[in-house]
Amino acid sequence: MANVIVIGAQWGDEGKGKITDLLSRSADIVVRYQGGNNAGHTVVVGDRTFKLHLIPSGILYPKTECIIASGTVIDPQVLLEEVDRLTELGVSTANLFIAQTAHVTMPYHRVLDRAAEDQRAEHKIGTTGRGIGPTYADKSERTGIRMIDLMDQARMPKKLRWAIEQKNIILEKLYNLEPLDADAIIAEYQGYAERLRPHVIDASLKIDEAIRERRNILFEGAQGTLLDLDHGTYPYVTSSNPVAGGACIGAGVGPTCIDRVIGVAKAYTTRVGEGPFPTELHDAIGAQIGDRGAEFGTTTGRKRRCGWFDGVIGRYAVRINGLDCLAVTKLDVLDDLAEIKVCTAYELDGKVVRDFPSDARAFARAVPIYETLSGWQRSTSECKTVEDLPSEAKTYLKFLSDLMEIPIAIISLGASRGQTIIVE
Ligand code: 2SA
Ligand code: MG
Repeated sequence: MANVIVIGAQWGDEGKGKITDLLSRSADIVVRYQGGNNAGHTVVVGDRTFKLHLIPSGILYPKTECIIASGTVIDPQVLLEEVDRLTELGVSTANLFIAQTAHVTMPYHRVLDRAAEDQRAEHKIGTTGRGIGPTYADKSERTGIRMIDLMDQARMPKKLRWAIEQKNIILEKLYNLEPLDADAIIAEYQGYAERLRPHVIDASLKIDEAIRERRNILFEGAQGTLLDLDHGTYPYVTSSNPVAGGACIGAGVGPTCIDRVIGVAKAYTTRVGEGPFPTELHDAIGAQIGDRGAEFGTTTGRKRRCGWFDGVIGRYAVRINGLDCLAVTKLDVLDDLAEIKVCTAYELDGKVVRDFPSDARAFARAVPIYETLSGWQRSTSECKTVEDLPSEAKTYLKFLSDLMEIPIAIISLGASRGQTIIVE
């Protein structure tokens, strides 16, 4: 399996959790490299459902080591809740490691995230309200609190007090909000620090050791390509780099260490939050896909917007991430449809455009050009091989693969581990 990056090829929620869970079986180490608890993975093992936000789903395999790397932002309260929940369910977290250089989400980040959204009013981004943007803003501003700061018992109270006092000025003066209680937050975070201490390490060093020992590493992206801070639909993006290149930066490894990049895409498209979405369906078919696909955010429970597969975005994801192959998920959600559309290009200001417009305003004007394919109107959820699939489903997948010019390596037909076809 070697060193593999798994990324979302759309706007997140492509089913990366299930694909990484599958690949984690052959991985020695799973690394989360960006984002925070804005992510949400649902993994179904037998009759138990695990909802994870920060801890890689690889934790469910007893021997797999899981690293939350430097490029992530960590809300310790949420992380420890996940640790407690896994412990309750009998899953050990002894193999969980946290980069000492990862940034820490503080209570003021959550407050500021929501206050900024309120202030943006009709221009809001539709963030998850988890404090992600403000945590990364402090990182870029070089005023962030890192895990290593929390570990320093002597200096931590002073550092936190200063940061809280600074933010209180903003909360009071800019947003007219109550100041936060510095003593209470310091005490709370001292508690978190002691519980997290055994897990905190130099993550890049550990990953390098694994590379030298030729152990298999899986780099697990959160969110998706179109939510990338640099290459997504800015400003309707998250504040990190979910693209494959983000794995090298976030984990602290060189690009030469990566052997393979796998993109995960749904057989249709969803988006949660605001921002342009050319193939969005506002009709009964969109609602049907949403119902059948249970399209609600794992983190916030928000209803996801649904639409047809967008091949322009697909090709863009192939380019930006250097994808080797694709995992197509939730094909079964399309089982009942008589016809299925695929966007092959956009019409933009009277021209046919095949490449993703990096000008956000142009993208917002793009009108999809569709190819209509026949549906299969048969259940696929029990199919075990490509041969078992209805011929229309095979045609549909071949169409996506031809459009994106990459092979489809994995097909997912439901939430459970068994509902997966590995294409030989
Ligand atoms: P943020 O909170 O600053 O990262 O939000 C900025 C934008 O990024 C989007 N975003 C996401 N989109 C899809 N899935 C995400 N994770 C959760 C999930 C979402 C949920 O797995 O379901 O539960 O609502 C995720 N995280 C961030 C967000 O919608 C904004 O558009
Ligand atoms: Mg998700």
